[in-house]
Amino acid sequence: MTEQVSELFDPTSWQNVAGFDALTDVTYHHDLSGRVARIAFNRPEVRNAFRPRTVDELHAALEHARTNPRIGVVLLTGNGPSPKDGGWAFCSGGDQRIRGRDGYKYEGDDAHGAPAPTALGRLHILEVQRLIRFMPKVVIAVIPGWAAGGGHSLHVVCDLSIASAEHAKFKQTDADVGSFDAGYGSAYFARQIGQKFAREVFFLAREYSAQRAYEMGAVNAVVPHAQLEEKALEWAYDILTKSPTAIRMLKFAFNAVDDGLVGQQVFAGEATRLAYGTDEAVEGRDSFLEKRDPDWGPYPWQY
Ligand code: S0N
Repeated sequence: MTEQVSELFDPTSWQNVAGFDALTDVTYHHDLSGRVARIAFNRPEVRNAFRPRTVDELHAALEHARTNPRIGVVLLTGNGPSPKDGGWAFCSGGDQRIRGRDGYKYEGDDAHGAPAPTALGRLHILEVQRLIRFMPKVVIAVIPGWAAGGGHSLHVVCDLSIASAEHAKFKQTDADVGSFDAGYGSAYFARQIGQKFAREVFFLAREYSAQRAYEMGAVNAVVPHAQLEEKALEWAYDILTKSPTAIRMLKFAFNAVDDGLVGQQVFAGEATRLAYGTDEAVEGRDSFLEKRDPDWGPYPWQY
C-alpha cells in the first residue's frame, strides 16, 4: 500500500521503490509501469528547503533513476502543503538555519555547532544539478508552489517545467541572502529567458507568478493546481512513446552548446557508443583481436 505523501499525490498511480524505505527528506516512487520516477522534496514545513541530508537522498534517488534502464522520465516536485500554514513549495533552496561560514552543519555536529568533517565545504547541490543535466532521461520540474533560491536553480536546470496556476511562485533570493549560483542557476537561466529578464530576476529578487514566468519563457506550461501531477504524468507518457536514443541524443545536443568541451565530450561519448554498434567498428575490433589487417572494403566513404 502506497502512503499518501502529498495532497496532489495519487497513491493509486505510484509504487514504493525497494531499498528506499529509510528516506526522510525526500520521497521516491515509480509509476505502476515502472517507467516514470517521482522524486519529491519532503520538508513542507520549511518550504522544502534542502539540508545536506536532503541533498544526499535526492542524489541517491536521482542516481537510481538514472541507472534504471526502464525509467525514461523523472518528475521532480515538492510535497505539500505545509502543515503549519498550508503553503506550497517546490523548493526554497538551501536551509538557511544550518548554513555556516565553514560549510553546512550536519547531523552529528558537535554541541558547539562545528560542522561534521563530511560537511566541510560540501556544496553538493551542484552535483545534483549536474546529475539532472547529464542524465540521458527527461527531467520535469513539477512546481506546486515556491521555487526560490537554490530551488529556483533546480527548476532552471530541469529539461521542462510545469507550474501550478494558483500556487507556483518564483523568486531568486540569492542576492538577498549573500548567496549566488554563478553557474546554471544564473548564466544558463539567461540563455533560457534572455539577459535582461535574468538580470532583473536576480538583481531585484522580486516575486513572479506562474503566468509571468510562462510569459518570460521560464516555464513550459501553467496548469490548474489540482491537475498538476496528472498533467505531468501525461507529459511523461507522451515522452515515453518516443525513441529513447533520439531523446538522449536530443538532450545532449541541446546541452552541448552551453556546456563547452564537457558538452562535446558527453555528446561524443554517445556518438562513439552508437558507432560501436556498427559492423564497421566490429571489424576494427575483430581485426585487432585476430591479428590481421582490417578489411574496410564493405564500408564506403559515404557522402
Ligand atoms: C520561499 C519564501 C519566499 C516563501 O515565503 P512565505 O510563503 O512567506 O513563507 P515563510 O513564512 O517565509 O516560510 C515558511 C517557513 O519556512 C521557513 N523557510 C523557508 N525557506 C527556508 C529556507 N531556505 N531555509 C530555512 N527555512 C526556510 C521559514 O523560515 C518559515 O519557517 P517558520 O514558520 O518556522 O518561521 C521564503 O520563505 C524565502 O524567501 N525563503 C528563503 C529562500 C532563500 O533565500 N533560500 C536560500 C537561497 N540560497 C540558496 O539556496 C543557495 C543554496 C544553493 O543552491 C547553492 C548554490 C550554489 C552553490 C552552493 C549552494 C549551496 O549552498 O548548497
